[in-house]
Amino acid sequence: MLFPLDWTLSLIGSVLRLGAGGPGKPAVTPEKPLILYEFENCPFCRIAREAISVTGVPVEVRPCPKGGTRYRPRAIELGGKSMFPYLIDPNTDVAMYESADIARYVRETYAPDAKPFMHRLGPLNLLTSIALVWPRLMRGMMVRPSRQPDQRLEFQGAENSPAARIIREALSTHELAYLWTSHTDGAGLKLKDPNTGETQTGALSILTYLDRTYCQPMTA
Ligand SMILES: N[C@@H](CCC(=O)N[C@@H](CS)C(=O)NCC(=O)O)C(=O)O
Repeated sequence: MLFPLDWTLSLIGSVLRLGAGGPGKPAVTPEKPLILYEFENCPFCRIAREAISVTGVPVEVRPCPKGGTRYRPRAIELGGKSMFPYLIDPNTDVAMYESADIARYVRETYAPDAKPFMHRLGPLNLLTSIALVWPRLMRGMMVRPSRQPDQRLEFQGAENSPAARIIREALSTHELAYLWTSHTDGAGLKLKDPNTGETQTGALSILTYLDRTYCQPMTA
């Protein structure tokens, strides 16, 4: 899809969510990044990610799209059932399912004042998160082949950024794990790849880099 159209559809999503999931900085910085098993366009995972985004805690995202074989089986083994999102906090030895519990946990543990307005709206919160699956055409939900990097990538960009959403969909569908921080320190979207030493900034450069480095010729 043409990027401007894609971006516009993603922007509609961010508006629908009333901008939930902006960048934040944690009041308490965790020693180790949290670990989140999830996939893009799962409405429950979105709620968990929005909460994480506003707290600003670093999280290692391990994408588990449907049909995925890289992280999904391990998530099911660890938690005991096939349900996403699933959060592990190695700092406190806490592990949990349930998007609402995850949102509450990260807020109470790392940034007590951070709560997106949308998350205060009861059933509307989940309903609009479900509604957003359609303008995004369910992208990020189903696995597509890719080369597996030896080391996880690093990505900076808030949950509510329309362009960051498109990048996360690519990372999710291709099962590319990444250390995610929502705040960009004003530098815009950034992808660092410790495997190649490359840093890419800006949505189109990042998407092109991911495609060329990890997705071709498998998606050709
Ligand atoms: N009550 C849970 C519901 C989570 C849920 O149903 N997630 C779906 C994905 S949107 C799921 O895990 N489906 C099973 C699967 O993908 O294997 C929550 O709020 O986190």
